[in-house]
Amino acid sequence: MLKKICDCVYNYETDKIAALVNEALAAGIPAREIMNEGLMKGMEVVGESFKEGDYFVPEVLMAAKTMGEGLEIIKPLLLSDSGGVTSRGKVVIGTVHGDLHDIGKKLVKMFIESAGYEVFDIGIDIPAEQFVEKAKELNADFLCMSAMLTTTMKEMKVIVDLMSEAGIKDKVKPVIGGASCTQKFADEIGSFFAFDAGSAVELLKKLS
Ligand code: B1M
Repeated sequence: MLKKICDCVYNYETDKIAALVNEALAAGIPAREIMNEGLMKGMEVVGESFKEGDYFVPEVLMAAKTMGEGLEIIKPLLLSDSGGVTSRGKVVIGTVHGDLHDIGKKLVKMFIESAGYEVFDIGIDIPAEQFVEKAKELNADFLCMSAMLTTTMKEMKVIVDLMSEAGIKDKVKPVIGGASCTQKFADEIGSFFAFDAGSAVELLKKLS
């Protein structure tokens, strides 16, 4: 079943994804497993074909759309963690300058919002100054940065340095994540690191 979902994303069969996800749910497969082992697995294989030059941007975008439609169905089941808390804190989230990837960032946003945080998504390709300005303006508790490219990770250091210069780093905690980020890199630039959406929630709760 999960393999079928994975293949459906890979083959960008948008019209079939809803039926497959519903079938998996009816078979008792947990929503999180459908997300990790079906939908996201499919995008992983898409990434490999993209890298090999077998897939181009249109195929990748259609596969992402298929994944998104599958996610919409399981979203209510994934979002059950707020525990009735109104706001655990304010979070600014965005994708760094030069980077247009936002599917993972949206997933992280969805998870932390559902855990009871107020999340302000400032978008993609966001300059360092804008991250810092928004965090100051909102008196945020966390500044979350997403980067998927090895070439755009360096922007995260620019943002963290700018936070120090602006004197907000003691109050606003920087958190980085995205496919190319590591704990080692986070340590080097003086930031926190979360591997995926679930661990981002755990990290924020631990630091709140
Ligand atoms: Co791009 N791309 N892409 N791409 N793309 C990758 C990232 C790549 C690994 C593909 C590959 O070559 N195998 C590669 C990066 C290589 C590298 O730098 N090491 C790559 C490349 C090279 C590029 C271009 C340069 C290609 C080109 O034009 N030559 C170009 C760059 C454009 C730019 O940004 N300036 C490009 C473009 C695109 C599209 C526009 C076509 C599209 C993005 C559409 C969109 O986002 N709206 C796209 C996509 C879809 C991908 C892949 C295939 C899938 C990414 C994705 O959405 N995954 C990706 C390959 C891959 O990752 N396997 C690839 C699903 C998503 C749910 O997972 O994003 O990993 P992910 O998010 C996870 C975690 O990373 C983490 O949690 C999320 C959920 O658990 N996370 C955080 C993310 N942000 C976080 C923040 C946190 C914490 C955790 O705290 C703040």
